[in-house]
Formats: sequence, C-alpha cells, structure tokens
Amino acid sequence: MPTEGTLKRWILVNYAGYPFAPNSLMPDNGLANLAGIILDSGGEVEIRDYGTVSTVARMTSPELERRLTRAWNTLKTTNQGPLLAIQKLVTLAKLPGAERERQRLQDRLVNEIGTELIDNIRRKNIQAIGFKLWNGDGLSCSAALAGRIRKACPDIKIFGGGPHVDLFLDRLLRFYPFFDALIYGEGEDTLRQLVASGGATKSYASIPNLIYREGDVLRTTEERMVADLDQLPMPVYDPAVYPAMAGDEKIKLIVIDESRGCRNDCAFCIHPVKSHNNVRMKSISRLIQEVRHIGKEWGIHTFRFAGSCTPYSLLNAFAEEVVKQSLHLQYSSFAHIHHSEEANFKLIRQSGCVALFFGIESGCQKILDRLQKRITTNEITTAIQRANEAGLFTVGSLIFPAPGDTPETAAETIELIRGLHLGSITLQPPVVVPRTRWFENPAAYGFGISDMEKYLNTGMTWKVKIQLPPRFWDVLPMTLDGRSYRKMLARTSAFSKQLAPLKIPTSISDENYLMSKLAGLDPVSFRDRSLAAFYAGDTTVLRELVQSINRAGSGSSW
Ligand code: B12
Repeated sequence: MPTEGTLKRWILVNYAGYPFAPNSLMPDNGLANLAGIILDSGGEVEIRDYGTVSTVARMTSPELERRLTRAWNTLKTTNQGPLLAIQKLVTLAKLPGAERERQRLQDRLVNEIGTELIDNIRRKNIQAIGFKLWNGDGLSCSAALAGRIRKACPDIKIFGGGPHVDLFLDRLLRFYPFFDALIYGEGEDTLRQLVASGGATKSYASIPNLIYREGDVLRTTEERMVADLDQLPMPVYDPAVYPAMAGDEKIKLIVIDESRGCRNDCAFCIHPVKSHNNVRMKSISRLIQEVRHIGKEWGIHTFRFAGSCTPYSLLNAFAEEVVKQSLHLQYSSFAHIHHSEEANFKLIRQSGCVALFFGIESGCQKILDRLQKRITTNEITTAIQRANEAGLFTVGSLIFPAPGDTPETAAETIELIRGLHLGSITLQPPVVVPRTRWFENPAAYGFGISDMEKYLNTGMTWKVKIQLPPRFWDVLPMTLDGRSYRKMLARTSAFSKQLAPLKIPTSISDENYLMSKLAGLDPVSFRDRSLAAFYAGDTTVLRELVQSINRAGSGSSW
C-alpha cells in the first residue's frame, strides 16, 4: 500500500517481445540509469529484464525448434533447382503456423510473468512499477501486464516510459488507461520527483515530462531535459538490483549514455524533436570514471555509445584519454558523415573502438537533399575511406525507396556504395515516424496518408519484423510516390537483390561486429549462427555464444 509522501519501492520491467537478435540480449542502459536515480533518492528497486536467453527458451518448444530449424535451413540454402524452389514455397506457406505457435507460447509466458510480478509486488510490498514501452509485442504485452497488475493490485502506481511513448504520447494513454501516467522524453528528473512526491495524482501537474489523466482530460506537463549529464548517478548493473545480469543470461556489452541531442535535422528522424539540437555531453573525466566503475564493479570492458550523434570532439577526446591511461576497452559507436574531417579515426581505433555505424541513406545527391541530410556524396566517400584506412569496421545504413527514388537514383546509390568498401550495409524501407518532418508534412515528401487516425493506430501496434525480409512485414496504411506500402516493400527487397553482387555483408551492426570479435568468429559466421539460433530458439548455441562473448569481454584487469 503506498505511503503518502514517498514512493520508495519500485520494480522496473523490460519486456520487448521475443529476443530475435543479439542486441535483444544487451542490458538496458535506460533502466540502469533510472535504477541509479531511485537508489540515489533513497528508494529500492529491482529491474526485471526479460531480454534473456531464458526468455528464448520459455518461448520455444522442442517441436517448434525442429520446425523452425528446418525452415531456416531450407530458406537460407543457396542451392538452385525447381525442387528446392517448391520446398521453399511450401516452407514459406507454413511460416504463419509457426508464428502462431510462438504467439501461443508468448501468451503463456506473459501470463507467467504477470503471476511472477504480482507475487513479487505483494511479497515485497512494491509501491510502483514502471514499464519500458517498445513497439510491437513490447507494447502489447507490457500493456497486458499493466492491465492485469491494475486489477490484482489496485493500489500500486503503474507508469510507462521509453521510446514508444516518445512517438505516440497521449494516444498510448487513451488506449491503455490502466497506466497512472506515462513519462515521455528523459525519465530521470521525473522519476526523482515521483519518488519524492509519493506519486499522488495531485502532484502530477508540477512534475515534468508526464502524460496523465485529469477527469476526462489528458494532460501533458512541460518537457525538461537533464541539464548536466555528469550529475546523473552511475547506472546500476548489480545483479542484486538487476538479476538478469547474473550468469550468462545477457550479453555483457554495456551501452554508455555519453551524449544526448542531435545537431542534424534529417526529415525522417525523430531525434531533432525528441533529443533536441543542443547536444549535451558527459565530460571526459565522468566517462572515464564510468567505464572504470563498470570495469571494477562488474568486470565488463566492452561498450557501445548510445548517442544518436556523438560529436567527433567527444570521440577524439575520449580516445585520447583512454590511450593516455592505457585502458583496455573495446567499443563501437554511431558516427556521422557530417564534419568527419574533425575525426581522428586512427586515435579512435587505437583506443579500442572497433566499428562505426554511419547513416548514409542514399548515394544520390538529389535524394540526400530531399532527406535533408545536409551531406554530400563526396563527404560520404571521404568519411568512409578515412574510417576504413584507420582499420575501423564501417557500417553504412541505407533507406530505400526514399521519396523520389527511381531506377536511376538506385543505380547512383549502387555506384557510390561500390566504391566505399563498407564492412556491412543495413537496408530499411521508409517509415513515416510520428513527430518527424515526414510526418508533419507527408505530401511534401510524396507520402500519401489518407486517414491519419488509422495510420497512427496501426503504427502504434505495428510489429516490426526486422528478422524477416520486408515482403513479410505487415502493411502500413500509407503510399509513397503513388505506390502502396506492399509495393514499396517489394522495391526494398528488389533493391537488396541489386546490392547483392557487390558482395558486401548485410545486417552486421557495429555492436554485432564487436560481439563477433569477442566470440572469435568472423562477422558473417557470427551473424548467420546467431540469427539462425534466435530464429529457431536454439538455446544451446545461444548460451555458447553468450558465454564466449562474456568471457572475452570481461576480466578484472583494473
Ligand atoms: C542504444 C540502443 C539500444 C540498446 C540499449 C537499449 C536502450 N537504452 O534503449 C540495445 C542494443 C539494447 C537496443 C536494443 C533494442 N532496440 Co534500441 N536503440 C538504442 C538507441 C540507439 C539509443 C537508446 C538510448 O540508449 N538512449 C538513451 C537512454 C538513456 O534512453 P532510454 O533507454 O530510452 O531511456 C530513457 C527514457 O526513454 C525514459 N524511460 C525509458 N524507459 C522508461 C521506463 C519508465 C518507467 C520511465 C519512468 C522512464 C523510462 O527514461 C530513460 C532515461 O532518460 C535508440 C535510437 C536512438 N538513437 O535513440 C534505439 C531504439 C531505442 N531501439 C529500438 C529498438 C526497436 C530496439 C529493439 C527492440 C530491436 C532492435 N534489435 O533494434 C531492441 C530491444 C532491446 C530489448 N531489451 O530487448 C528503437 C525503438 C523504437 C520503438 N518505438 O520501440 C529505437 C528508437 C531505434 C529505432 N529508430 O528503431 N537498443
């Protein structure tokens, strides 16, 4: 029962659906930050993170694993022949059945998780529970859990925060009314105030970043961002607080929240709105203190930076200090084409950075300009060339079809990519994300969204099937350049076939590259081995991979 005055005992929950890729097993830095805030405010907290190997096991039966292993092997074989073509079609036709079976296992798991959570809440007299909200099952299952807890524990305060709230804001509260409030943007200041205020509804109006209900009206309080990232408590990965960190349930590659904000203004991206233009950075001394702390406390020396646009000045200065202090780190980061002349890629590589992820999007200047990327194709070539020369694994991300793309612009992109010698390419179809420029003025970019309510409601519960080729994705009610979404997905698939002769490995993100090095596998073998194991739910292979990454990335050298 909540005591008036403070809201001290918390559970934070991360359920993002079936873990389908290696990064689904990485620890959640956002919740680790929030745990730090709750502890710092004198509260108690436990993080229940279901992005684990055990979740894969709980959502797989031996029969499903056999079926999916067979399906994967058939679909991935490169042998040709009419018999195989028929086998592939039969396998594809059976996939929805396997998907339904996994759905059934997920329903059972979510039911079990609900019972576990309710039991915990009652036993430990928990006063507040906070869900991180993701897209797809990460939303629907978390909301189902919240609804069940609302009924079983009427006095508990239930909150939701995370990336999906930033997209859909009060619409989410309208659909899922059993949350007491949602938190948009950065959660730290809000949580500190919720702990101190006791979560009384009457205090909500004065707490920043809250979306809540007052009678029939949904209210949104003003946004506040953390002014000084150095003042944040250390993130908490202690198994006593974050039990999934014990053993080899998670891949121990920590995301370091080194900077927030983005100076770019790309038309398709939410960051100019969500993270704002004023880039805030942790100081180098705080960053070094943080990596030392994580190394000393939990023996982890492998990282990825979180920031969507980490400034090169920060990467350079961090690298210089890591080299000066002879720290043995391995890490990766987003990088950007803009101002890459400022980057000291050699020093960055020398400090233990192994891979950088660049948003390239297109190789055609006209398309880049329409995307408002504010970069030139020459700048793309220079940035990737310099990063490659320094020995960094470069990942280039493309959007196809972008507004205005034609066979000619596609050919220009392929020509540019041919000369770049990227380590890997990732390819996405466009999605009109709420609050972006594309969303604010779709027609100006060639998008047709005739029923905005329908589009938002479909988008809110849309399940991104990133592990499957685009033609298997659910359709969004929108068009691009007069073509349906289905046709657009077909163009993405066709473009991926056009890229294939370049023989550049696809879908190896910077963190996957880092994991492959730790696992002692070449990146393509790591990608194929891990994706096949996630797809089928082969926990024997997954445990081996996780263990080998964790052994290589940990130690007690300082
Ligand atoms: C680093 C990163 C990761 C890391 C760390 C996770 C994380 N912290 O979000 C890893 C590799 C684990 C990861 C995995 C995934 N990611 Co990711 N990831 C990012 C990235 C690049 C930065 C996120 C980040 O660290 N931000 C800084 C931290 C501090 O913010 P935060 O975690 O969101 O938490 C803050 C607030 O959201 C809020 N908050 C969050 N949760 C809660 C809960 C409560 C109760 C409260 C009060 C507040 C609150 O307070 C926190 C502190 O300020 C973003 C893209 C981007 N540039 O933003 C994508 C992004 C968040 N990821 C995304 C996705 C889809 C995924 C995956 C589901 C799939 C995938 N393979 O990509 C997995 C799922 C992980 C899982 N648990 O199973 C999407 C989310 C889209 C959506 N609407 O759901 C994004 C936006 C990328 C994109 N454009 O598609 N990701």
